[in-house]
Amino acid sequence: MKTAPESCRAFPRAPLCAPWLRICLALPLTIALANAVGCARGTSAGATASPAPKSESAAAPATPEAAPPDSTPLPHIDSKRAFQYAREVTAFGPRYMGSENHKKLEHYILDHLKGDQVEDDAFTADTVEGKFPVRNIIAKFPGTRDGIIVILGHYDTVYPLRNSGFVGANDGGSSTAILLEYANQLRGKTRDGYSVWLVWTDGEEAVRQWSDTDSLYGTRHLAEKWEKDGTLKKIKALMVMDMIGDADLNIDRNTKGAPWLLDLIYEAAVRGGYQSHFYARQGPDEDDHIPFYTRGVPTADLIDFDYGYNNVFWHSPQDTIDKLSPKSFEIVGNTILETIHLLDRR
Ligand code: 1BN
Ligand code: ZN
Repeated sequence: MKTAPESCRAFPRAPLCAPWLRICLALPLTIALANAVGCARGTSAGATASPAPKSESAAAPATPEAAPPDSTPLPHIDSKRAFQYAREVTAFGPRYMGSENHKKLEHYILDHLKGDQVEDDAFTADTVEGKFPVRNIIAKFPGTRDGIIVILGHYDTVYPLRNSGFVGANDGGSSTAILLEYANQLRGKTRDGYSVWLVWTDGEEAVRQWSDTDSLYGTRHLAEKWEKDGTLKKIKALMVMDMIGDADLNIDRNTKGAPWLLDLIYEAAVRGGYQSHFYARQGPDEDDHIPFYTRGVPTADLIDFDYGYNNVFWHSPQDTIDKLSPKSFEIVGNTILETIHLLDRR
């Protein structure tokens, strides 16, 4: 079969890719030009600096031509609504484990999930600061394919900063908000793909000093539970949202993540024209994905750990809503919805 040059095959399904443009696409400016003329959907093979998926069982098709035409429009979240959620969540004030505001936020989340299939993973955490009720909230959106895609993010704020004025607009607020918007996008639609489970995790933050035993209370419990009941084996991909609202958005690439999943997220970002916001730096290893990563689940942690100059807004009273932007919710939100689409088609 006659094949186009690699750089042209990067956009096999683009409606505006006329023959002359295919020649142009062989130039190094491939991505920028394609995005400018609306050639956004299509595989990004050869278009990313990241290596292609290698040794995974669910490998990409042998050639891009093997995939059936993909005419689905690129997904779009309502980024203004997501931002508004972040504003409302932040307005509760500090939401550390055991606080009244934490309970109010639980009810706020549950109110937004009325009519959805919701499950609780509730338990008591025994910590160096005493016992705390912990509650992971899980919303399930069933699909036709066997397997689960999990998206999670924490809603608690930092206990040791409870009297400092810390309200966690980005750290806790943005993750809560984007998950609520994902629920809006998934609700009431037949999922022709994997089931998607959204998890608002609790007790991500340390109560005194971050360590293996003082952190990730909710996800350590959930990973253990899902290991015992067999859920872990069904998870095709698990993606963590953390600090994704920074107006100056730079999503880090994890060292402790599945390379093929990180690459797929990058491919989704390229399709939306958002790639300049991804993977300029490597991110921190500590986050809610770790209890799943260590158990062999393919994970990715979407975190921007460069929040203000030298990350100065992180865990500081400066972490307020004015540092966030709806555009960042759009970038991450659309990229992850597109990643789900790519996962469904693998
Ligand atoms: C992210 C936001 N994290 C806590 N709040 C996880 C983390 C902990 C990241 C320690 C880096 C260091
Ligand atoms: Zn934090």
